[in-house]
Amino acid sequence: MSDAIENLFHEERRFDPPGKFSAEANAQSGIHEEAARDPLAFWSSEAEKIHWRKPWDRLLDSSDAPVYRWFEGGRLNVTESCLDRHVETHPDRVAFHWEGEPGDSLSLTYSELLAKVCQCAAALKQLGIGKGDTVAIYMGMVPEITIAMLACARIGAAHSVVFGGFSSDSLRERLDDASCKGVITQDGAWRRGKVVPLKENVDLALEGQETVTSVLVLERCKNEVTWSEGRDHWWHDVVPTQDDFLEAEEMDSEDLLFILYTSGSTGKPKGIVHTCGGYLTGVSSTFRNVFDIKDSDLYWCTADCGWVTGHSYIVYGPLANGATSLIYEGTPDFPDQGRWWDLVEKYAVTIFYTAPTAIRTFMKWGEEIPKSKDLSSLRLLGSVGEPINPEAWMWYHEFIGGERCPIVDTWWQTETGSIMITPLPGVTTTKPGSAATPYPGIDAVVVDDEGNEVEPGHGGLLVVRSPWPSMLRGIHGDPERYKEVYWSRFDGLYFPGDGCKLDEEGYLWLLGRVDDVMLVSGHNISTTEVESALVDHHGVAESAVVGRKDDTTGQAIAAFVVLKGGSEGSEELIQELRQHVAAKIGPIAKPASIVFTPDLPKTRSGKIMRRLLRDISEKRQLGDVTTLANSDIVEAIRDGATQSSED
Ligand code: 7RM
Repeated sequence: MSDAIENLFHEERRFDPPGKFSAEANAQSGIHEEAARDPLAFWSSEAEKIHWRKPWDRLLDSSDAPVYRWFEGGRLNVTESCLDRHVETHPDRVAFHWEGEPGDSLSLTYSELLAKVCQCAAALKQLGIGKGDTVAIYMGMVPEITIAMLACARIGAAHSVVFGGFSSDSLRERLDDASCKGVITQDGAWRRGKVVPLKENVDLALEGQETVTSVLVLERCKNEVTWSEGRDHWWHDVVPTQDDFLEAEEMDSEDLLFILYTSGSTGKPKGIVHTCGGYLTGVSSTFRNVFDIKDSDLYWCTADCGWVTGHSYIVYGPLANGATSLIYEGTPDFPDQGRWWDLVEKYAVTIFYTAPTAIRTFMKWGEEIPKSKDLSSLRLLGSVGEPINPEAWMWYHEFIGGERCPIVDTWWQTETGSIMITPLPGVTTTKPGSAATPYPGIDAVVVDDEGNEVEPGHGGLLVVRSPWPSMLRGIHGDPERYKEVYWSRFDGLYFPGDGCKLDEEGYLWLLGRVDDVMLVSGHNISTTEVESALVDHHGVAESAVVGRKDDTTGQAIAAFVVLKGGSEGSEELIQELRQHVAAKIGPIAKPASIVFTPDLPKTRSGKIMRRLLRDISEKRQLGDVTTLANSDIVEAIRDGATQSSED
């Protein structure tokens, strides 16, 4: 049976970049072609835009493939590119405007940020942490999370940021796996006006834990904490007292910069390893070209530093380019559903980067909310994390972008380190729902089961044929798993695990994880396409579909649907939605069952957990759901699913 995905999806709309945008854009037409003629020359010239203490001797070493080494012999400290060089040229430019959930705020210039990073770095050294050690960072979105990450980088310690929404068990697993020596945390973090007890979770995670010797604790919520003398240190006691300059540790290009865990759908989390020179080259290049950053811009990425998007496009990419960014601590609905748009208005945000799940949530809340705010400062919008369905793309374009902002739908992974497939604003004509083409210097194609390139108009598997600077260097402590997961499907090709369609014009349409693809009566159908068709219906806000076992068709399509404005579903609506899908993509894609639900189970970074919905649909015992952002929804969906299959 062929794994190639049926070609069901058609999208005719297209948007040319506005002429003025193109004329002034950082990336000019011809950039793809030029990079394709000599990718290594392209990466070499991109690498020259970061600061090296000593240039590399060798651009790329493939002798140990699939572990590739970039800029071998090069020496640098990434914080000098992100901080020191900007302090020399524009010390008073703001690096971050930060707004707390309760409404407090703070701005840090590049020179202030460098000073704070140096002080935190010196404090870490005083606590016995240095080059080669790993430090876990378990915090909310306070300015100090970026300071902590950069402080580690300053002294050559690797950071392992663990999302502040994770449990003490998840933290413990990650502390053990990377043999962390220190933890940086807070007393508590604000979330919808409530305190998340981070320090308490750290205490639990450290019971009987053997490698951590120091814990640095920022006071944020002033909630009560217990204290372990000798191990625990208040940030305000040991950081501000330090010198405001500390010489950066000189690192090799291939020295470890950070480990970041991705949970994946099965098994133990994978500690994805990134190194200094290649990673910074990738994020700095893509940030400049994809987000078209200018001195006059105010950039806001709504991600959390606990995810790779926060690492690459809140911290390292923007700072390497001397950008001014906004960081917001809280949730979009606190104190009300207009908070994000209030922030855009207040800070006159020009470039805005968020996830499809957020866009669909705002669609559900209604366009009246953004319509009542002044969003005219915006000039460029971005999307990341999941396929963005054309309906959400159009809503984003119309109600957030005021029909004037290019949208960059950026496909990439924790493993790829930086953006891989994306339009370049000012260069690329966009089509709603397509991430367009590979970034310059990236050799990504769609192949069939045998690894042969598919013809235009066909679906298959996305692969990357050549190494790129910001690629992962491995899975921490498990070189075999690295080869097995990413390199065993096709010899010599990096396999990200995503399905993809190549259209007649060479545009790529990401179709979701290959594990999620459904097989209905011998047809491979992508979840993304059916979900897209459902959301295209005027009453539908969000949907998730999965294949559940079926005696006749192999798998049957089970759909879960969230309606707009909290409406209730009906039998008529179920029939209407099935017809709608049939009309949009064909009768084969008609869901066998549709369950209405107030919400969908999502990971904390907003990706739909289809595996869980499959378990529900096939009436399996559910495993641990505590890593879900909204675990309470599971019961509600299960009740609905049971009812509908009994009907
Ligand atoms: C950045 C990030 C990676 C997975 C990836 C895809 C999915 C991400 C898009 C997308 C379609 C996009 N890192 N994905 N971006 N799918 N279009 N623009 O999300 O490691 O957490 O996830 O996310 O399946 O493999 S991640």
